[in-house]
Amino acid sequence: MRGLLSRVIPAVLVFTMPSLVFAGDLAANDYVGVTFWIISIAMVASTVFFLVERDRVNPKWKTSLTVTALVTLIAAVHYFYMRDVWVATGDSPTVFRYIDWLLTVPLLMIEFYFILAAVTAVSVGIFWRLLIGTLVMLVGGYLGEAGIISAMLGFIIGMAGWIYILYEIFAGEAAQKSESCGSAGAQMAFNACRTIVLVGWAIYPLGYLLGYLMGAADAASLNLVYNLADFVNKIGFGIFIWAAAVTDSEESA
Ligand SMILES: *C/C=C(C)/C=C/C=C(C)/C=C/C1=C(C)CCCC1(C)C
Repeated sequence: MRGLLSRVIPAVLVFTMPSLVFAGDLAANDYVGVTFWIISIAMVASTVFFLVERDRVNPKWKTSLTVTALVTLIAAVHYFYMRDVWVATGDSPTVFRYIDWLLTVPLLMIEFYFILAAVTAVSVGIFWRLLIGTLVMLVGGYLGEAGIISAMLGFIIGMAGWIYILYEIFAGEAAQKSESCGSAGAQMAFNACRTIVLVGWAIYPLGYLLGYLMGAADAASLNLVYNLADFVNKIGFGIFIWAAAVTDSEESA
């Protein structure tokens, strides 16, 4: 039954999702529109991949892969909508982008908690601190991008939230738990994911800085940067977790 479900659900996703929204008229020279398209499809494909691969790993890793699949599923749906906004208007789909981030970034953060919880005893404090850091980062960024507060103030608040997250995973309780957990697989996933949060996530504030604070990037460049960043930070992030889950499951088999 469960094996069947894990095949039926992805199949339903693949066939229904593209029809969720009306595909606008994509111009051949609209490169940003093309990246919106490619990434929507990549998100659907990754969702199927993570759900099917879930069958292969040790039970303690299944939740991590489920969450990874949810991240790419939520992003896939938003990408279909964002692509249509972009193709139809040429404007940044800021609201859809932030709704997507508001849902997916906390899920990505929860992964750190699940990775550790799979192999050792962890306090829920880690979960709450990462969640709060995420909310501060995103709310600050949104208020700045939407022009509700100054772009500079939004940037400062957003940076403060991100730095707080980095502290937790590089030096705080989460980092200490990872060092002492005694599982090579979990440490591999933890270290890969926190490198993504440091390096991959840096692309977003950079885009914001160039676009809103220096006026050096137009809407097209900003969206291109955000799109490529999402590809690395959602799909790449998931691939690292998947690799750690498979390696660890084979070692303990
Ligand atoms: C899947 C989507 C992800 C991983 C989105 C991540 C977004 C960020 C790390 C955004 C960070 C920002 C700052 C650190 C300061 C300026 C405002 C933001 C929101 C662009």
